[in-house]
Amino acid sequence: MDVRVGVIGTGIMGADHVRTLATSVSGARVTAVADIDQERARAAVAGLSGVQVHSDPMSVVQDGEVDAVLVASADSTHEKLVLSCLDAQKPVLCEKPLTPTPEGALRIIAAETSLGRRLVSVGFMRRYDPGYADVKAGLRQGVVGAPLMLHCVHRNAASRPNTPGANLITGTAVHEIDIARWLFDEEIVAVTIHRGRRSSKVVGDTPDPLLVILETESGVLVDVEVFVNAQYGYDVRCELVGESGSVSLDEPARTLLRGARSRTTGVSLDWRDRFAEAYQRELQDWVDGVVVGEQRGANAWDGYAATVVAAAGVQALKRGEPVRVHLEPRPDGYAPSSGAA
Ligand code: ISE
Repeated sequence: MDVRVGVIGTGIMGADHVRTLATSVSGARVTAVADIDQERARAAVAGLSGVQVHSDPMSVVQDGEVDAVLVASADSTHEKLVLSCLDAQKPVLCEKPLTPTPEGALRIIAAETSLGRRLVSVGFMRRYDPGYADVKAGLRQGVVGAPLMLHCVHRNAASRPNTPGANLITGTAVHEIDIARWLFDEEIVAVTIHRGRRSSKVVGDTPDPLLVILETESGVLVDVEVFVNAQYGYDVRCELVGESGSVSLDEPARTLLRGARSRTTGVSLDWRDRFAEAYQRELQDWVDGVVVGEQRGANAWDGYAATVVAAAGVQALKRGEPVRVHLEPRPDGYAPSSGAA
């Protein structure tokens, strides 16, 4: 019996998830979708049969033909939807961020804890990227020795005009926040943000680029260049420096073109293209977990911790000084940093 999946939100990510579930994930079937934009919802499931198209997201949660829910709607809707999935005792994979505020994530953790079952997964897909998995494996095997620094680059081609600076942290750098926690199995204790000269290509007043510096419990330093109007494409880099070597993400495999006295290779268009394999592996693992009744991937605690660090980053950007991170005590049953690899 296939896992019957309901997808809430059929924007860029929701539509991509519907396509991945339908074409590249075994043991799953999309049986319902919801979006306030009905035309968009219908377009997302065009060519699929037996899919109910709802306008109310709650109808997906309550749909008897839905075993598990994927939330890919606006960030502000996540808390209510995840809480109703818990209420209905249905496994839920929520796109990042779990909630816009730490308080919302704590309410989800409280509900899940009182239920006594782990049903919430958070869509930090980079944990499933083969490159990041290799970096983690290299670290675990001691290939580079004790970790000292992580240098990261996170570039997008263009942001919407007037994207608030906070979004560069809560929506973009949040991926490196999660990756740093996951790689080192440690919490982040402080955040500093530097804003330098603004790119003249930015439309509006977005402070872009930013340099984000994270510090982990044991003192590993993580620097992240966040540049969301880099023009030329989507580019994610990461180098882990240890006491006896370094391990980096390689450029994703692409063709190499020789011509006109040059050697050129393509650059990804956006994150769906760069992390297509990670999204596929994430969804497959989630579905496999649903079949055996296990929560897989980043959990609600990971979602909470990333949101707290991002909120500290937003404060650091405002104040122009380092901000300490304060996490509530971790309830039993949440591994420090769970997930693939
Ligand atoms: C987007 O929401 C993502 O999650 C992408 O991975 C990230 O690169 C982008 O900056 C975000 O806006």
